[in-house]
Amino acid sequence: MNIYFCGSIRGGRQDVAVYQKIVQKLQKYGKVLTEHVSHSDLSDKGENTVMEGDKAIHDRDMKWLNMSDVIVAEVTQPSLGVGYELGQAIAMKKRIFCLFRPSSGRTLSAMIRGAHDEDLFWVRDYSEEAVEEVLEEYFNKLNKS
Ligand code: 6K6
Repeated sequence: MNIYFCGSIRGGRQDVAVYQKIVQKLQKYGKVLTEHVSHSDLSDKGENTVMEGDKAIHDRDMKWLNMSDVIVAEVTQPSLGVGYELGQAIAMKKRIFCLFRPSSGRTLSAMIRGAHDEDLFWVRDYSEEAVEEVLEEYFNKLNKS
């Protein structure tokens, strides 16, 4: 199974430790195409990245999004890029699981929370301690359907 993980980069890297936990767990279920999003040496400025250019990043990520079977997005830290990826993934009729931590004190965008539909697009509130359990529950359901 190809899994596309979305998390904030230029939107801010405050949650990178949570992204790492999520990606580690996702690797038990399939190939995570966007593992780099969880790398702690990737800053919001991209100082430690190969200078590939924004067009190359966009085009490669859209190709991976197309190839993916499921998209998991950590949406607590607002990110234009993650919002864009989710919109594209909806248009591609992909299966999407969004994770939001209410303990952040933020309120999730209505355009994400309001897109929940019990079918392809799921939004789940969670706490960092429960992240593995929440992912397990999602993938168990997915494998049964
Ligand atoms: C340049 C500057 C900082 O990081 C870089 C390298 N850039 C990216 N590499 C790979 N994927 C990217 C990069 N920038 C954004 N993305 C994609 O958009 C990822 O798949 C993330 O899920 C999402 C993050 O968007 P922003 O708007 O927070 O950057």
